Amino acid sequence: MNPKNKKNIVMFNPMPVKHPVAQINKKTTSLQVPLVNVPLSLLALSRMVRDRFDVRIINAVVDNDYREMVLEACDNALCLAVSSMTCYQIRDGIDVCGAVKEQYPDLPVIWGGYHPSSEPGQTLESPFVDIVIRGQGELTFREVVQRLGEKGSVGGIPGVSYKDGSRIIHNPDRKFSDINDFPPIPYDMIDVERHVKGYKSGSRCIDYYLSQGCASGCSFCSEPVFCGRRWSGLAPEKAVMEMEHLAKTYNIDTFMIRDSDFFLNVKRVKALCDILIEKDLGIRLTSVNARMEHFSRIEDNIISLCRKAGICEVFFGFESGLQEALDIMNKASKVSQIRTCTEKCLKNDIDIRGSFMVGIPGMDVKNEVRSNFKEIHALICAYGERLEHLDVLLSFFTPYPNTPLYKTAVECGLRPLDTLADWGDFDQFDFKAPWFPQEYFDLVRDFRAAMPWNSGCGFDEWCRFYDGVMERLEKMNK
Ligand code: B12
Ligand code: SF4
Repeated sequence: MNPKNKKNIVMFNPMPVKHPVAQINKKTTSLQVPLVNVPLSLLALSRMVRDRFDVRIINAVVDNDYREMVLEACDNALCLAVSSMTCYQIRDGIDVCGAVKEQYPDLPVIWGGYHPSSEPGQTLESPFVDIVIRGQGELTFREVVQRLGEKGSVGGIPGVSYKDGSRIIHNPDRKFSDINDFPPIPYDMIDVERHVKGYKSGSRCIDYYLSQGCASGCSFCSEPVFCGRRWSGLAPEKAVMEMEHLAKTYNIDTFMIRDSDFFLNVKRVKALCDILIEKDLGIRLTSVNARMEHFSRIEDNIISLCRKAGICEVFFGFESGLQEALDIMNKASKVSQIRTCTEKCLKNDIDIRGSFMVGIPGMDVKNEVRSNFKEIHALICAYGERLEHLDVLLSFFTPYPNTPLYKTAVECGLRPLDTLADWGDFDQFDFKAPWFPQEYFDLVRDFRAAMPWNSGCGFDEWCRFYDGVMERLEKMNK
């Protein structure tokens, strides 16, 4: 027991990507996502329990010897709490929890986050997981650790799934809470300096979020499964106060915004911008997520206000240049809105990060690939010589658990992923769907590697490549 007689809680954020470059690269490029991430999920939970427990946060992306650190921290701890998306985090989480269970067989291991929330039963079938907390974690986690501290059962706590002998019990869901009811994210619980990254013109950028959830229902996305299309946003005054505190305390010039739908409430966005402009903090907000269907309808005076307030980059999930694919994805968007959003951003000097994906089940592959290439090329032409203001991510469709498109993917020939370990070993970077022919797969990878952000080429060189790749595409079999 530690000197203050508080029990320890150990929290672990496993490595999201296997790629070794992730551990050393602090710069953001379109191929390497910014991996020096603030463990926001764990901090959000820690704020609810730090008054009663000693919390130790171990983040694989900054703690090189994280496995040993977790094992050491678990000695005499109350529980180990692990966060996981559907990606390599599962594999890494399983490996570390396996080692923990070998050394401390009776230590309760709790998993939460997008993957366990989407597949609680399957997650609990793993011998290394005892409790799953589904959805928003703050209140549920606080209740669970309190019960564990009293050596009680987690039976009846809303939002919890758990093992009772060989049975898996799912308690009822918990209501989605207003995030204004929680204390601020406690950045003081981590070494912030190790989580600061360079991003575009900002040299001191950290992750931050000011809303949780999403009201949309895209059929490939985990968000609707996770939050049931609910959304909650921090009051503008609170958000600005927090960002001001962080900017001043840690000398931060850029906030990478991790919301799923920042613009959902335009009135709130306007109020936020008004306060930011009035305070003149000299900070930038980047990677600010917007739905293209919505953004294309936002009035220009609001967008220009956003720019004045420091919003200098918007992240759009454009997803596809093929209308049929957008419809199957339930994006509620039109392909033409990609261009409307681009024009609005160009006019207001706002950079774009845009993501596209190919390989949606049920599409005519040639048509899908062609439409995506064309739209990406149109974006590149719109920026021309100013390509440092644009960043395009092109990926292959990846099925996520319990989403409608996962079911379609299985109907189209995907081998079902039946265990937690199956998902951990599933390739999120370059998933090659059985319905996506190899020659198209290779072509898309060539296209992606040649994009200016990945190859370093200039606009003219890109245009020559584009003409060649389109010729290659047209010669390919249907
Ligand atoms: C930051 C981020 C990342 C970071 C890493 C984050 C990390 N944990 O290490 C990076 C950039 C590395 C990343 C990578 C990926 N990401 Co990401 N990412 C996000 C993002 C934008 C914010 C996450 C966040 O911090 N939110 C704030 C915190 C407070 O919320 P939270 O994480 O949901 O945590 C709450 C609950 O989930 C729960 N909880 C979470 N963990 C735990 C643990 C325990 C023990 C408990 C009790 C509760 C609990 O309680 C928390 C408080 O309420 C989300 C979208 C979003 N808005 O959430 C996508 C999101 C999580 N990512 C997603 C995906 C798919 C990925 C990738 C797998 C693929 C991709 N397209 O990029 C890759 C991983 C592989 C790769 N290619 O690198 C999906 C998840 C889908 C899924 N089924 O897992 C999301 C939801 C985006 C989306 N809508 O598709 N991501
Ligand atoms: S893709 Fe984006 S808009 Fe659609 S449900 Fe997911 S987070 Fe929401």
